[in-house]
Amino acid sequence: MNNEQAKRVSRRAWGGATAAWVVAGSACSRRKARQGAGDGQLKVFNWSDYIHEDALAQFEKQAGCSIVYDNYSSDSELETRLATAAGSYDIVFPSDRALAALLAKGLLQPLDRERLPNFRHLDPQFLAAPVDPENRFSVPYFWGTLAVGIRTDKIKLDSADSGAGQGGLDVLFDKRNRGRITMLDDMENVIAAALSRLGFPLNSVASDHLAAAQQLLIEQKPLVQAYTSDSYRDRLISGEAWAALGWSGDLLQADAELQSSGPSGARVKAIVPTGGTMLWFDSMAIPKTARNVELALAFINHLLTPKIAAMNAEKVNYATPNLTARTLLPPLILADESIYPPPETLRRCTWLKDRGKDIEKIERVWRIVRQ
Ligand code: N2P
Repeated sequence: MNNEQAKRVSRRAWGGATAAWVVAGSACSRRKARQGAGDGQLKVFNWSDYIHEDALAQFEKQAGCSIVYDNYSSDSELETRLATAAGSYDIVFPSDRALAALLAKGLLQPLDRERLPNFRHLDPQFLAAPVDPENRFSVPYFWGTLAVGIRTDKIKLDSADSGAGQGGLDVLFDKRNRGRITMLDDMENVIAAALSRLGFPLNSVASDHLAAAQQLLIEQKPLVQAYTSDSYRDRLISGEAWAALGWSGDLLQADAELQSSGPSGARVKAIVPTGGTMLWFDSMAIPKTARNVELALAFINHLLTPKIAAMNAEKVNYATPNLTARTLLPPLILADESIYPPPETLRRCTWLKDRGKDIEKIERVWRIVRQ
């Protein structure tokens, strides 16, 4: 991995089968031997700020290959890239929602479980999601919440939590924060947050609920500095943004960075909205068009190695589904409720449902809001 790649690494539901979900010899040479050819290059396509660089470097060394690492910032970007076969990737990290879409379009390939001995470390309660009941195509990577990050030196927390069941979300719609707010560039997350702010179910597609959410988001627009899914972490760190709708780990990464090198007293607090929020999980998967399947499987297995998975989790601040890795994490991380929400918080959370054809209603609201 070169410097530019390293920079990009750092820059940038199910109502399920089990209780927890409801409440809340190198691969290179093997490939060469089998197919007579292998370019020794693994193409990884992942969300930004979502891996420990050492996990990549260690794999390159161990497998004797080079990794080409690229980032995306939305599910739709991933879907479009895979559907148009623009760039062939060996491993991708779809969210639960994207996984359903990619499977429906036949864009992923089944995984050879024999090549994944470390699969056994996964917590069974994170397996067998309805979208892929036997985990034939997907291996859980991290899970987390949709949350609000607040620079507590810029916004007083009591004004952020004005009760009425909307605690945490109010700050994103408060005129005093004009020009200091970022929202994700992600229609389902943003519309879910608006629905939650209005006290409606996060997965609602009722016309009157969506009309009210649309109105709220149009009114909010002049307050929004940017719709972004990959730069809010850095904007919070620089102080350009004071409040962001984001994913839990990114917000905690901003806080960690501020604590280690920011101005004194500058912190980011990640708040899981009291009125309810969205839970999500991302998986590792291999696209049908992958060129280096053996290497991709070896890489998935590498990321499932408890030591690597723990190191990775500690860096990105998302919750790991790897049970053995959890035993290796510092107690402070395990006790952090912004990473591992307690059951009473999880009870208020919802998995994003597949809205089928009704997704067009969500797309329409988003088009109108963003135009
Ligand atoms: C990491 C983004 C987490 C992805 N920057 C949420 N699906």
